[in-house]
Amino acid sequence: MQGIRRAAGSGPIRADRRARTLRSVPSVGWTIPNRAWIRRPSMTAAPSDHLEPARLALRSALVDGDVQTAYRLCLRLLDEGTPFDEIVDGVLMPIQVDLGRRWAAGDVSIADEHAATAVIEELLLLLAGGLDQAEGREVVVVCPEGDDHSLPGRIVAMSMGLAGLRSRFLGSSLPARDLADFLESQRPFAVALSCSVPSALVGASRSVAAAHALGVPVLVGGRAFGADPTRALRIGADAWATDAQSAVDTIGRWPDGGPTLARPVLPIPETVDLLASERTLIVASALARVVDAVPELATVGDGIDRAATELAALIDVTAAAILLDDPAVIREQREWAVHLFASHDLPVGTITRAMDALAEAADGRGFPIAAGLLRGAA
Ligand code: B12
Repeated sequence: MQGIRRAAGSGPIRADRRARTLRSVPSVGWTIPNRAWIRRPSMTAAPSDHLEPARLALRSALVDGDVQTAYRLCLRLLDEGTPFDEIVDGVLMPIQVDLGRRWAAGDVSIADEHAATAVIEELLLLLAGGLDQAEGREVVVVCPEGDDHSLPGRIVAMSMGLAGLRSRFLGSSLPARDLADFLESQRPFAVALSCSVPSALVGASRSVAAAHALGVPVLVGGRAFGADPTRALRIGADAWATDAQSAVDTIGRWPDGGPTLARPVLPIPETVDLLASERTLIVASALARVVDAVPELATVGDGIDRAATELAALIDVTAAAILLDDPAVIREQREWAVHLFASHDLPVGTITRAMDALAEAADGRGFPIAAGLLRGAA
C-alpha cells in the first residue's frame, strides 16, 4: 500500500493513499468561522496568503474540538498539493502560536488553549495514520523532564517520518532515568530531544548524559536552545538542528556505528543538583516573602498560584544559567513573567519581589551563586 510520503527530492507529498481516504469521507469547504475572537485579526504576524482561508476554517474547527472536520480540511490541502511541512508551518503553527499569545494576553482561557492543542495533536495522529512505516534509522523523539510542550516534538517526529526515518515520539517531560530504561531496551540509532523552555535545559542535559551512558547519540532542537548551537554544545549534545529536515540530514551523515559521542563542555555542577533537590523549600520560603510584600496577590484570582509557578520556573532557569554559564536565560524568563502578569492584571511588581525573595531564600540555604545571578537579572 502506498503511503503519504515525500517523493524523492523535495517534491510534494504523493497522494495515493490520501485519495482513497478522501473517497471515504465527505469533502468540506473552507467554512466561515463563527467565534468572535477568531474573526478578530490574528495576533500572529502570519502573512495573509493563499493559506489564509484554510487557517480560518481550521482554527474554527480546532476551537470547536471538531477533529474530523479539521482532518478533512488537511486532507483537502494535501490533495490540492500542499506539502505536509507547509501545512504545519503555514497553517497549524500560526494557529497554535496565535492561541498561545491570546492565552498569554488573557483573551482565551487556558482550557480553550489546551482543548485546541489536544485537537491539533489528535489531528496529527490521524494524519500520521496515513504514513507507511519508513525503513530508515530509528530515532526516538522526546521532550526532557520539565518541558510540557509536546506539540513541537510530535511535529518533528512526524516530519522525520515523512523524510524517511523510523521515528517514535515518547511525549513530553520524560525524566532522564525513564528515557534510559527505554533506550536500554529499544536501542534506537539516535535520540532527538525537543526543548521549548529554558527551565527544562537542566533536564535536557540529564537526558543527553543518560543517552550517552548507553552509547546513544543525541541531536537537539527547539526554542530553548536559541538561535545558534552554543547551548546545545554546552549541554553535551552531539548535534543541534533548527528543523526536522536538517536533523534528518545530520543523522543521515552519521556512520552506521554512530558518531563519536560529544563530551559535555561543562559537566553538570554539583550546585545545580543541590539546587534541584532544595527547589521546593526555596520556592516555599520565597513565596511566603512575596505574599507578605505584595498582599494584593491574595485578592486577585489565581494570583498566588501564578506567583508560585513563576517562582518555580525562575529557580529552574537559574539552575540552567549556572549550567550554561549564561545569565540571559534568567532575563528571558523575567521578561516573560512580567508580560504574563501585566496581561492578566496581576501586580507586575511581584516579579521583581519574587526575584529578590528567591535570592534571599537561595542565600539562606547556601546558594550564593544562584542568589547573585538572580539579583543581577532582577
Ligand atoms: C502552545 C504553547 C504552550 C502549551 C503547550 C501545549 C503542548 N502540548 O505542546 C502550554 C499551555 C502547555 C504551554 C505552557 C508553557 N509555556 Co508555552 N508556548 C506555547 C506556544 C504558544 C506554541 C508552542 C508550539 O507548539 N509552537 C509550534 C511549534 C511547531 O513551533 P516550535 O516550538 O518553534 O518548534 C519548531 C522548531 O523550534 C523546531 N523544533 C522543535 N523541537 C525540535 C526538536 C528537534 C530535534 C529539531 C531538529 C527541531 C525542533 O521544529 C518545530 C517545527 O518547525 C509557544 C510560543 C511560540 N511562539 O511558539 C509558547 C512558549 C514556548 N511557552 C512559553 C512559556 C514561558 C510557557 C510556560 C512557562 C508558561 C507558564 N508560565 O505556565 C509554560 C511552561 C510549561 C512547561 N513546564 O513546559 C514561552 C517560552 C519562552 C521562555 N523563554 O521561556 C513561549 C515561547 C511563549 C513566549 N512567547 O514567551 N505553552
